[in-house]
Amino acid sequence: MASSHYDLKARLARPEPFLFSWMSIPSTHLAAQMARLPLDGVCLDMQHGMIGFSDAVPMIAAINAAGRPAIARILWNEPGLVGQVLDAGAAAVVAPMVNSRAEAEALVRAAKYPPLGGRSWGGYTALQASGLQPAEYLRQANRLTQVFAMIETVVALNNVEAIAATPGLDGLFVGPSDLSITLSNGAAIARTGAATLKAMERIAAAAKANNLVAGAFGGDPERIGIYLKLGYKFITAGVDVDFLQAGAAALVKAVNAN
Ligand code: 3PY
Ligand code: MG
Repeated sequence: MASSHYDLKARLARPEPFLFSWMSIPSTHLAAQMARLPLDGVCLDMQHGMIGFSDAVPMIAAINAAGRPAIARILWNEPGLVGQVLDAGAAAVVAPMVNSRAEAEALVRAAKYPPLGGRSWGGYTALQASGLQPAEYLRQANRLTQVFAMIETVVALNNVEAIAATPGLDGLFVGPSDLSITLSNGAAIARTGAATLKAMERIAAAAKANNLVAGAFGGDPERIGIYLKLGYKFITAGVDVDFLQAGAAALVKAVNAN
């Protein structure tokens, strides 16, 4: 059977921005709704969201069924967690707090089959979702599963050129909250502060020099615009709870204006 799997790598090779929603609420029903918003994909936040692995499995299936790529921001850069979400059918894994070349290499080892890495075989759900026979899935999996290292500390920033040069890595993903917190030694969350944007320029340059996708957590139109101008392409559009909050606030404002 031909592959029905969404080809995120090919989509990210195109010049248009890739804007995706970010889910913190564990709900398959909501995942199906989010996958039908006019956005390019859905990310499950398994670090700070309330989504565990058994919540994520049917959510990933619902997103795939809607023809959108499922992205998983995992709890930590731990090899078992990387393999689990890819085996469940996620098209991309985003690993938090990758601070060194060695940590980036460990991430790639967990996510990619040989010769790029050492991913363990057993992606039954991913295999079924791909519509491929096992031998063909093995041949294609390394391009069907995109791997992003989060750059979100001063340590990671200082190592970003070495991290970006890790063979098999597909992209860098900036966490501007944590990055600005560490840049200011805990003084502020400054997602568009001067120091943060300067750091983000360096991170985008490292991504570009290694042909990696530059990604960042955006979350509102102003930040998205600023990050796009810095060369970022794979950007969080907004979070489920923020969409609800903004929708309700806009409604109350409109009613009160009458
Ligand atoms: C950050 O901004 O630190 C993130 O991890 C995005 O959620
Ligand atoms: Mg973070």
